[in-house]
Amino acid sequence: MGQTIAEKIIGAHLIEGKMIPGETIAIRIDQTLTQDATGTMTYLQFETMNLDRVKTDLSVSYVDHNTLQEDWKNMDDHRYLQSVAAKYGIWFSRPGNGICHQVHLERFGLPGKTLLGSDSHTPTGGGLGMLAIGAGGLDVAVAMGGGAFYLVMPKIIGVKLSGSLKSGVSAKDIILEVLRRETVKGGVGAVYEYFGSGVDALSIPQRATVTNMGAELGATSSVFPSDEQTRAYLADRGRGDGWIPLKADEDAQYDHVVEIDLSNLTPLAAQPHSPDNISPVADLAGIPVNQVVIGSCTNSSIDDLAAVAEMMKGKTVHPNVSAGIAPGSRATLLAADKAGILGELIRAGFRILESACGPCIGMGFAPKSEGVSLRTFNRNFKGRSGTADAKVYLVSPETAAAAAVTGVITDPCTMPFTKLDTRTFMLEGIRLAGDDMFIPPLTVEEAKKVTIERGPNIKPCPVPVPINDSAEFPVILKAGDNITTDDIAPAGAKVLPLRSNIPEISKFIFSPIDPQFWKRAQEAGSSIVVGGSNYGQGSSREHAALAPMYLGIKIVLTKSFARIHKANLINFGILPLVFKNADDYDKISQGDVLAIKDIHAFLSGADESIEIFNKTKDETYEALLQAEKRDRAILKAGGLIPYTGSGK
Ligand code: MIC
Ligand code: SF4
Repeated sequence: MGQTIAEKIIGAHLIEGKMIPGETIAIRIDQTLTQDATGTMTYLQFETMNLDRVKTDLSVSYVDHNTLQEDWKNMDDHRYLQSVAAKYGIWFSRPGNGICHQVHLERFGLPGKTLLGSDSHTPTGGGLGMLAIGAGGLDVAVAMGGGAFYLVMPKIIGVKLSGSLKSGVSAKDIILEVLRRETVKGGVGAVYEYFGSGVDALSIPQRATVTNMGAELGATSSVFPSDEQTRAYLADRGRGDGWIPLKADEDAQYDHVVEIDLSNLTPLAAQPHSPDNISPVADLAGIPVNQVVIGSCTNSSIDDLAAVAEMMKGKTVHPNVSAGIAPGSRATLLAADKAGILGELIRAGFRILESACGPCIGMGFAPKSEGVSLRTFNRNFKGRSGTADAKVYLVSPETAAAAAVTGVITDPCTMPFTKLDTRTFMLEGIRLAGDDMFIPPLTVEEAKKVTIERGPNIKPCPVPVPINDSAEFPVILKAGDNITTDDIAPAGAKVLPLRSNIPEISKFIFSPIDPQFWKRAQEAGSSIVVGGSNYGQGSSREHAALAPMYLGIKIVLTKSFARIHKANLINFGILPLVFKNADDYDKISQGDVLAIKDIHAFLSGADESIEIFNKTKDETYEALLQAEKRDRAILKAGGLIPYTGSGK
């Protein structure tokens, strides 16, 4: 039987297990990436492995999230990361060099390779035909140490593209259409694989927009073929010799196929507060807009910037709109300068933001109270912008630019513009940027002399305590469906600087949905959190597991989990249980006391389900642990660090 691209890459990297969807497999990782907000914990964990050097082909540490530097904390993190990179043979991308996923695509991505990143948008690399997967920092640390990455063999969903995009419709609208059809839960346990005649004309940055936002489907990854576009892209960046052709076999089997005729697509928007709350832009036309932001790892390429600049030609940002632009990388910024794009945007009234994550993660440029913000980003969870009651719409650069001109949501197809050919400008940007803002790995001898800089913001990573065999726990929170990791461990200018300090960051756990949570957790000692379906969607931040572990949460009982968060819970020894009968969720109230017995035998695989006795309501429920042998053993040991320390 023929194979899909994902199956070919997995097959070539398989270390353990069978490639049967749903079975646990282990794969070899060629490349890793980290960013500063998850990187400090990743490297603190890597340090505990007592290795001299990373064992991957390539590992890169980026600084792009925490760049506000309101005080010494961010910079302490940067210095720690730079010195760790020097010590262990890791490339360091200095702050200002750009957003990790954009820079990795431009500088390091290669078809056929595996990439594991401590950021959920790592699948951006799939635009180049890589199998790029987001994971918790601890999994990335293990991969850097040469360990395999364990995952559930995904099912492969095909996305067949035909036709071509009309002017005013862009790659963002493709992924918004996939989200409309598949939802934020549709991709759990799946890889989306793109094929069909519509693929050929899509540039690598366009493909990367699509694979990046595949994260919002809950997918393990998304991947495009490696073809002539890929070859030309790599050749332009001096990596032509790394090109290999890669496509699915004619008779490859997909779990199901989503068919999209690009010619019929119209501009779309994800309305507040979920990336799958999709509506045609035309239906939203006329809604007053207060803010427009172009950027983030999804839509910050030179072509995105060029489209906006072309649409702004001779026009000024509407007086009611505050507009900003954050180019994806330093090379893009230089190219935008050479092409006159930057000048046009400055003239039109755009505020030029740093080449970093910035407003996407609530680091500045927050909208006004109850403000409507149109962003080319990938997440519009409530409060993520920094303004709790803001209404954030996710749109294409063209839709954002149209609103910047008119001050209201406007279908960009009503404002035709000429597309600028940016290739030569981008080549110039790449040439000018060079590798100046990268620090390459040191030699083994040089690395030995490096002392790691540990400022006061760098606190050790707490180690979990294994769960008792029997226990009683109060339910200290009952949460609903689609709880995001932004709900669990918020980001933003106030909290993000505490990413290297678990005791401090733990004070903010669940604060967006329940400011009293930390106090209750302190009082309870050990406790349970109950949630609905797709619990933990969104970011890969392991702080959403690590800090709850630190606060004594032993079990999270839900209807279902998002992939990365479930893996993070297991890594930090928290039992991710699911209701056998989803209706039992309704029977539990916050404050109920749940008693559980024989947990160790259950973790050893003795029973399929475990009984949970609600002492407050005098009822019994059954819960399942949808985890295989290795994960059960990790949980029994109290987490991946104690498990690995025990010689496994
Ligand atoms: C995000 O987009 O939410 C982040 C910030 O990039 C996260 C990582 C983090 O929380 O540091 C992600 O997507 O994994
Ligand atoms: Fe940065 Fe936003 Fe991309 Fe996350 S989604 S990596 S915060 S730009």
